[in-house]
Formats: sequence, C-alpha cells, structure tokens
Amino acid sequence: MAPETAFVTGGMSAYSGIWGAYLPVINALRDSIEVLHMQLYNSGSMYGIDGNIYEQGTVDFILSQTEAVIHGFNTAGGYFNGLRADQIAVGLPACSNAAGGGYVSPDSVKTAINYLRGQIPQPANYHCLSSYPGLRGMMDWSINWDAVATCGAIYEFANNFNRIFRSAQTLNLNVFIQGLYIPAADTTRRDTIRVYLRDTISPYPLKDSSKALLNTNGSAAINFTNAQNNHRYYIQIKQRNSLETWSKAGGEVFSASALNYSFTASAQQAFGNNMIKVDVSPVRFAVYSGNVNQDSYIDLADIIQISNDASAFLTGYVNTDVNGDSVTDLSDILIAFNNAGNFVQVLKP
Ligand SMILES: [Ca+2]
Ligand SMILES: [Ca+2]
Repeated sequence: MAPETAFVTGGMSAYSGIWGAYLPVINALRDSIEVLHMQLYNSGSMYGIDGNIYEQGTVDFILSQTEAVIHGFNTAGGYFNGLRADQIAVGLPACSNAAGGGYVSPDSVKTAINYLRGQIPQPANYHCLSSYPGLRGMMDWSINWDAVATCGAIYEFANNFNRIFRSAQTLNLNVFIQGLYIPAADTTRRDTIRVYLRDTISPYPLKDSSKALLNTNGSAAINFTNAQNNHRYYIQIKQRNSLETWSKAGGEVFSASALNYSFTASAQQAFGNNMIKVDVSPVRFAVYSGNVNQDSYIDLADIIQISNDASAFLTGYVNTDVNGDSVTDLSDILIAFNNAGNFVQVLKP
C-alpha cells in the first residue's frame, strides 16, 4: 500500500477531507497489510509525532514520517496505533527527476535508515523514541527512473538498497591457475576468475556468484550479497581456460560475514583432490589449465583449438592463451597436452 503522506501522517495536522483519510482503512487492514510504503515525495512538509514540522527531501523527514507510522500518533479523530516495523518501507524517488520533490541522496537515505534501525547515533534534528531493527525496506518511485543514466547513476536506488539492507559476505580466497603460475617468482599472472557459491545438498543449486581479479599472490577478496552466515556452501571456481574446480567435500561456512579459504597449500583443498602441483618450494597447488572450450574435460578438442590459434599466430586476450602471456603458441599447447594425457576432468559432488 503506497498512500500519500496527507492521507496518513497528514492526520496529525487535520482529520477531515484527505487529511488522515486512509487511517481507518489501514487500521482495519492492519493484519493484512504486508508493506506500507508511504510516499515521502510530492508531499511538502508534515508534522512529526514530536509536534515539529519537517520538510520532504531530508533525513529528518524520513525519520519523522517513518517513526510516526510505526509508533502511532494522535489525530482529532482518535489515536492511530502504528504498524509493525516489518510492515513499513521507506518510499522515495529513484532520482531527482522522478518526482516533483522529495529526492534524498543515497548517503542520506543510508544514514536515516541506519539510525531508524538503531545502528548509528542520532544524525539530524529528529530524535527517534525507539529503534526499529526490523524495518522492512525501501520503495522507489519509479523503478524505470532508476535505470535512467541521465538521472543519477544507473540503479543508484537499487544499489543503495543492497548496500543498506543486504550486507555483503566476504570470501578471502587464495587460488592459483596452473597456466598462469610462475614458479620462479612464486606469483601468478593476473586474470579474472568467477566464483560461485553452491548449496551442499544435491543438486547443489547456485546460491550466489561474483567475480574478481586475482592478485599476483593468488589472493582475492570477493563480496557476495546473497550468501548467509552459518550456511554451508561449496566454492566453485571458473576461469576462461581452466577446469572448473570445487572446494573440498562438506562445504564451507561464513561466520561474522567472512570466510577464509585457500586452494593453494594442498590438493585436498579441492573436491576429489583435483588440482596439480605447480611448485615444490613453497608447495603450491593450482587449478588445471587448458580447458579452452569450457566443457568438463581437457582433451583433444582443447588441444586442436589451441593448435589452430597457434598456427594463426594469435595474440592478445584470447581463450587459447593458456599461460596468459598474450601469445598463443607451443607452450600453451603443452599444458593442455599434458593434462589431456592424464585424462583430467571436472570432479564435483
Ligand atoms: Ca575441454
Ligand atoms: Ca601463451
């Protein structure tokens, strides 16, 4: 339900005509309303329950109007008991052109909502009587405006929602890719890897994904917005010409929004011990390279593709450049050839 302010908190200034007109409806439907997101735009100024008047487009307006519908307030027609915090979302314009007035910058929206949820000290004039950790979320007017490049950043509102309501889980990952590893320097050439979190229960559905550029020491800090604490996940690694590799049997757990996992120290860190030793001092294991066509095997099909590109003297960022030196040649063919000889294939739960 998305009423204008006048129909709801407007009941504090008068209780006739449009002023407070929806309050009896909201009251009667209070057990059925899933989300009430009042329009905190095209509103002008409104009373808060502290008796002061607040202007749209400010942190104070978000605070005063949101607390009013949760806490409840007096009207000339009687007292309106508020709704639960988890029934209330903050309704704002997606960008400045999306409404006649009431736009609030992403940082100010975050400040207001975090104060409402009891996470930060009072940031503006309005003092909340209580905190509301269960506050439901945000509503934007309108979703199409959020995608417009000329009005704020694209998806500014949606990204702000993610930032505020979906705190990221961080995977501190260490992994090497066979072809990219340089044993003499104990480092790796840098490349993009894709990381997938999968449920540990068959059929291992995908729960979240992200990508990162590996650092030269094989590390990457990767954020996931859908992953949960205290839930078990397999970590699945993909790279443009390597073999999909899964973390060891059983799955891994984020706690306190973090998970440290290293594939590098032993083959056992990969499901089915499916990695190759690429260095003896220090001992280092890596994901098999040479799966150019990204199927489940490193075999003749991959070798042929690399050979063809090598014959054409292909250079640059191409999938057949297995060792990442920007040239496709014999050294790339050899990596795939040796792995094909050992019948290397994907091992997963
Ligand atoms: Ca293949
Ligand atoms: Ca190469």
